[in-house]
Amino acid sequence: MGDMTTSSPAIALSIAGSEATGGAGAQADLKTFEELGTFGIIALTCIVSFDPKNNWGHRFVPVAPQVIADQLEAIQTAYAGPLDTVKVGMMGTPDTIETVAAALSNQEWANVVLDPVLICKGQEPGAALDTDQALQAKLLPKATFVTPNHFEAEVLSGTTINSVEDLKEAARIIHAKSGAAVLAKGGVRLEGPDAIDVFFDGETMEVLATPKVGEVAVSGAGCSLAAAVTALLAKGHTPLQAAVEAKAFVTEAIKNRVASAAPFEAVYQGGARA
Ligand code: PXL
Repeated sequence: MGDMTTSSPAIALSIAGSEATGGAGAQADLKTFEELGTFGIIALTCIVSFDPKNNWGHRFVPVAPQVIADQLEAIQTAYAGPLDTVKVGMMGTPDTIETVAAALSNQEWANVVLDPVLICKGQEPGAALDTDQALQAKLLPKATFVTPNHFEAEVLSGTTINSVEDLKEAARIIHAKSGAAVLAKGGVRLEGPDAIDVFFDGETMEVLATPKVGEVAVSGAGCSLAAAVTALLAKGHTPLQAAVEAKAFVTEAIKNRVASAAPFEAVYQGGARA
């Protein structure tokens, strides 16, 4: 047993998939956790490898449910007490969602940040629909903070989003469904000079606007934003403070993105430091 001192970093856990090129997923989470001064931990749910021979489609391999349960058993036992903040990223299958929901129920959490990664290219449409439904039924109710992108906000709210007013309405609906603080991301999908995200926690409605860095989406921006929120919540920020600072962190990561032969450039989490 190590000596616990007050200078121990806050612990941030991500339950997420590997994205091999390092732009998104667990890699983005761990790098973000480290940059923001937390002790990062991963329980891996799946491995995604883009296929350059097939238009960079997703090759998707789930981790066996027992192996996911084993990872979470090790993590939750090792850090019982200080571990109270978790990010839930790509699940990929209904079985994974079942396993993760059961592990989450084994302890109390101060913060459960759900990045509701919905249909992933390369999956069977039927399987993806099951996964979306399981996510909404089993994980959304456990979330204290949810970070849907434009598409996910449309699916979760059942609305079409073409304006900031639409995004606010979607955030209201998703909050009413989940009880969670909502950071709904317009990103580059809403017209205009700014990348607009909307924060709503049931009381405060804040429109967060930053000049767009470009008009193209960058790989890992969503994962890194949710991971930054997670790290900042673990360090004791309020949900709104976490949202504001996370957006600034990701803006720098986008400005300092890494070129790649894949269709999307990758955010660089060290950008805020550079
Ligand atoms: O950006 C969503 C995402 C999350 N997690 C993993 C991914 C992706 C998208 O490719 O591969 C593992």
